[in-house]
Amino acid sequence: MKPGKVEQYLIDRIGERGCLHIALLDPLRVSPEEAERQARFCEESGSDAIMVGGSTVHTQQMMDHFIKSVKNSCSLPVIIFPNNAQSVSRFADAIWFMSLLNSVDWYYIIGAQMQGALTVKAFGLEAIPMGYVVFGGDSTVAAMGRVLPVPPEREEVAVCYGLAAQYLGMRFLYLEAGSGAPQPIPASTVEAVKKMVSIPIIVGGGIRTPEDAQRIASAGADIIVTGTALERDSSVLPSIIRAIHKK
Ligand code: 1GP
Repeated sequence: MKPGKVEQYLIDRIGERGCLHIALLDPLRVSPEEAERQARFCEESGSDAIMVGGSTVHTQQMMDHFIKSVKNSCSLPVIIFPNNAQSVSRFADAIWFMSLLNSVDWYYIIGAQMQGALTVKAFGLEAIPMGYVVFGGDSTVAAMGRVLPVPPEREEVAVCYGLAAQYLGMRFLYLEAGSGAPQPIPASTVEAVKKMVSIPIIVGGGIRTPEDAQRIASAGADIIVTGTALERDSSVLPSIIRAIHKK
């Protein structure tokens, strides 16, 4: 499968800008009207794309309505960050076709993907294969996804998952601390994965300051995702983005 338009955009942009920033908007935490405003602000602040999703999204109508609002106000690519087969919307530009690699439940590894695949095909959505690894057990995503948590400091475990994702043909690897995590995953873990794994690395969860973002980017992240920072105090966003893009 050749890279589609959005995947190629991300790859080219990583080459040009260094570490990218993607803003995560959760339809259960932000109203569609607020999302419209936030998406515009993200684009003006220099974000590279928008992700839409959340651990408790439960209807396609919710995603459709929300994504339409985001697209009304911003021209950045919108990528679905699905939590189950109900998250697939025809209005997005692409979907992370992701597997929660450290779940103990078949459903999150391949079940939801199998159930949603025909919808992705029917909508003609660009599917971007991604391996998803959740660190720590104290987060909504860990609880919802029946995760066998990776200890954040155990970089060797993260490396094993990362290499497995790469060898399975996944084209991105997402290292997730969980939305609202007290702190991001350690830079040393990102660095260890970067040394061994050659697919682009996405890091998210608990990144709320330019210092955190800069540390994770310098450790080798190709994309940084922030959600909570935007919800709590959006004025920090431009400085987070400036801290990670190439000067
Ligand atoms: C969650 O990684 C994302 O899936 C973003 O986390 O809300 O902590 O920025 P935050």
